Amino acid sequence: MLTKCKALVLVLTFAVTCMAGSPDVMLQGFHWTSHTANWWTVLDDLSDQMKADGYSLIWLPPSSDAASNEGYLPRELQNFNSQYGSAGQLQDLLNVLNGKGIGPIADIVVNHRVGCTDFADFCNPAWPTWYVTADDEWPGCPVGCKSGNHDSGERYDAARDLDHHLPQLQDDIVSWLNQLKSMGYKGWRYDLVKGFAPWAVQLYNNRTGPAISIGEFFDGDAGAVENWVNQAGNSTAFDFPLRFILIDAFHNNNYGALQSAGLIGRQPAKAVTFLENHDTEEQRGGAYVQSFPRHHLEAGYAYILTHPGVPCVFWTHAYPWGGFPDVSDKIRELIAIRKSQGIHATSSVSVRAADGSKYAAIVDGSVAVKVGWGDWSPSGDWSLASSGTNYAVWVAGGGDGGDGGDGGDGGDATTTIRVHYDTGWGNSISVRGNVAPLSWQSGQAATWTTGNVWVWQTDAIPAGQGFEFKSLINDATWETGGNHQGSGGQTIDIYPNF
Ligand SMILES: [Ca+2]
Ligand SMILES: [Ca+2]
Repeated sequence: MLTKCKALVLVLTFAVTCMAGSPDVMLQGFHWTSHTANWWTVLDDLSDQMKADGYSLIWLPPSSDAASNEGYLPRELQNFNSQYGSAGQLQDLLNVLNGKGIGPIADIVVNHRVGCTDFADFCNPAWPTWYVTADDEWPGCPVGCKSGNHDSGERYDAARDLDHHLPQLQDDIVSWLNQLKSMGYKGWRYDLVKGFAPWAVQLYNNRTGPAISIGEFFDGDAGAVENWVNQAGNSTAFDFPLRFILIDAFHNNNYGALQSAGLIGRQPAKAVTFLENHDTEEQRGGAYVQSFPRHHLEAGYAYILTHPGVPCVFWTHAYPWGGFPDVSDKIRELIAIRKSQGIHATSSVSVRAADGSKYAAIVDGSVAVKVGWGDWSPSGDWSLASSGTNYAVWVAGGGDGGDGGDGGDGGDATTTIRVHYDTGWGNSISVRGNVAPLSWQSGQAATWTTGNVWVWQTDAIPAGQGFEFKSLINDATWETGGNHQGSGGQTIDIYPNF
């Protein structure tokens, strides 16, 4: 695929410097119940690890006083004591993050606000009631209490919608944003941008110059998200469409849909990709949408961390918490590959396969990625750099067969296959595959462990050696679907169907 940048070079006769896209990798620095911890201190303690892991941006939860624990019903905007910690702890954290080169992004909730003791008695800063839109649901509002203007976007019933048409309100929001900047925030994540007009985001960005702006336009329609990005003009948006396409592709073997998918398939420079956030994660129990399937997280991250856009890793995936699956080592491997190969927000993608079993692409000529259970590998001089459940990633050059990306050198390594399946009492799981000691003719017995996880291990597969395998019940009933792919020295979790 010819990138726009390359096309320009071909057309123009004078020298053109192609601007690389953002090299940033972003961390969502919280989950839904982070407020139950002393969160600013938790982040402070992990900041060295975040830097080592390669994050250059971190999105923090709303840091002003609010009527809800999570911060999304803002009350006293200029009071920075919140459920996440004190104003002093927040300032310490912002200083530490900036000192380590990790840019803090503030969660900007300006569609709505609540009063200090009632519906609209706004304090700190004190705002008049006529900042509230004419069509807000505020009950018992006396005549003339609200603005004469209707909402510039959708109405939100849990708080008072603000009238962004008013120059006075615009000035007050800009003052608050500049206060956040003076504290050390570097960028804005705008909450609920369907709730007010995109020209307001454009205006606030023009007047405050954030290093990055991201809109939460919660919609699976790539055309609708692109339309918002075009109207705002100076903001990126979360790539919700890509998230939904990835889930569909993995669930329904619809890997063809991963070609030019989502906002990154249209305007990669304006897309922030992600798999999960505080609204979609498992502990929300499907409050808005289904959570990303656990057993597809590795492949999902393999896709977004090798593809254009600015990838945003969800907290619980980067730093395991609460018994949710630990994919943190794979994420570290994939970020390291992205950085070592210089993949950025506008890297060019050359799709090499997209069918019912796999999607494969070469990015910037230096990283090859395959997701799905079908076979594929790049031809030529490539080294396997990372692999796991239904994915593999190679880097160009050094074609020695790869080392599995985990420092293996072909020497001793323990390969572990973990089969997650409840066979029922009296039955067992075995594994067959194409590399000794596995074979396709007879199975190796796996051992039952707590949680109905059947484990098989060997030290006999050289580190980095690729292989395929499947699981069976009672060494007789094969799991459905294609072969799994593994690499010597890995721990591989599978969730078979029979
Ligand atoms: Ca409202
Ligand atoms: Ca609104």
